[in-house]
Parts: sequence; C-alpha cells; structure tokens
Amino acid sequence: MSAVRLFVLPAVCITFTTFALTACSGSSPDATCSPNGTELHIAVLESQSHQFTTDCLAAPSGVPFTIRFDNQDISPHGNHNIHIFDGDGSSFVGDIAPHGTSITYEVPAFEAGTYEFQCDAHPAMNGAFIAK
Ligand SMILES: [Cu+2]
Repeated sequence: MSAVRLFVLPAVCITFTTFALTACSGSSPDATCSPNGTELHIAVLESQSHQFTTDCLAAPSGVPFTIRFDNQDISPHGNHNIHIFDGDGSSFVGDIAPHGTSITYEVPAFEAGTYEFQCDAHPAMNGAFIAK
C-alpha cells in the first residue's frame, strides 16, 4: 500500500507543474509560453469582459504569423485590438475588433525576443509576446 502512495504522489506533482507552464499564468513580464505553429489564437470571452483569455502568445522568430482574435465581449465598450510593442518603436498594431466580432491579423516576422502586447483602448489588457 505505502509503495503505491509513494509512486502516485510524484505523478500528481508533475501533472500540476505541466499545467502551470501550459497555462502561461502570471503577470506579463514573467509569462512564459512556447511557439506552437504560426497560427495563434486569442479571445475575449463573453464571461470575461475586458480580459484576454491568455497573457502569453508565442510564435517562431523570423517568420510571419497570424493571430486570430475572437472578441466575444458583449459590453458596448468591449471594442478591443492587439498591439505588440518592441523596443525600437516599430511594432504591430492590429485593427480594432468591435465587440462580438472576429479578426485575423497578418503579422510580420519578429526577431527573437520577448515583447509586450496590449489592447490600446484598455492597457490593463496585456501580456507577453515571445518570438523564439
Ligand atoms: Cu480592450
């Protein structure tokens, strides 16, 4: 019996650690996630007004990519966009997606690095964009 318990407990801890990394939890400067293709997806859900569904987006560096943004916010003030900043002042500014609409951004290649993204209308909606 006790041998079984000793075996199960580490498995639970490993599962929890994996989930925490996948969820990209934490504030934007500390957020970590890894590229998974060049078709990124982010949303604002009806139940999460003025809040992105993730604080971390990642794409391979050096190649263009797309971000499909589903704005399901039902608030009349829920018009959002995605703006990626880089240190040189050049950046990507996505068009506003009015509440209840979706938009696909065609984003040019970024050099490897960690950048920030935000909604221009609501700067508290933000996160880390990672190219690597
Ligand atoms: Cu917004």
